[in-house]
Amino acid sequence: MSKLEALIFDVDGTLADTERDGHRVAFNKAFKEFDLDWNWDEALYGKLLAVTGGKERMAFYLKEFNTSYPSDDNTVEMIKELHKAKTRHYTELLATGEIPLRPGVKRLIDEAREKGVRIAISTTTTPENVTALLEHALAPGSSDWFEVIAAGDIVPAKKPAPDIYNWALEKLDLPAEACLAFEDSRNGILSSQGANLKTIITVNGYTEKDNFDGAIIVLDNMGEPDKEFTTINGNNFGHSYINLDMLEKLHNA
Ligand code: XBP
Ligand code: MG
Repeated sequence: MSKLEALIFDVDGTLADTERDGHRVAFNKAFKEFDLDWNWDEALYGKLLAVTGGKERMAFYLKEFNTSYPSDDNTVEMIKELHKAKTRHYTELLATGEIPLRPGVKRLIDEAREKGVRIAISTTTTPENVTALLEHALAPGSSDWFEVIAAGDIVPAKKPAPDIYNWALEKLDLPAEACLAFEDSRNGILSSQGANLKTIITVNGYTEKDNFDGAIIVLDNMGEPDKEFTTINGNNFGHSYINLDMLEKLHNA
């Protein structure tokens, strides 16, 4: 039984509910900026979330949903420019403080730091987005709290591939058995499990119906002492909000 050494957090949907009112809004602002009549409403965006990575998601949209758009050799370049604009809109939106952390996230991160449990990030999103979320929603300078921020294009294959988690484990120089992963989606748990990580799921509006087979526990959120979580599946060991004691029990179960 190895000691719990590190917590590895997904970002979008896990640390904060960023997709519907964050990324989606930023994509639509970028489309408008480029005078494109593309508009991703909440329902369509839910379908587009099947593909991780903003650039990949736009390519998926053209291939599967907007087939009338005249894609050509310049489309790849246009998607890159669109994504830069989207990232600018997204980070500006985060700077307004409109996207808060989900329940229990700051409390758990603070406890881990107090007790010397290492923390890291493993996400498909762009690194600037991670920094902006942490600086504006967690605390100024909090990007430095995370020993590893594995994000975006640093690996060839995005989630559901395990690459981003394996990259984080390599940088942490830890075996998967010494860590726990926190995710929110099917693509996310396929990635973390692909890296042999025990995974805790907190669902959100877009992912609550996903298949989370293999998760060690599925919750509606991480909970707070005065606002307990709902256990959707798994053993919470009598806890009503996630803390390190509960995580140690899950880790050794
Ligand atoms: C979620 C994603 C990201 C965001 C958009 O990442 O799939 O692609 O939706 O961000 P995770 P970018 O759940 O792994 O945090 O446009 O920067 O890709
Ligand atoms: Mg996620």
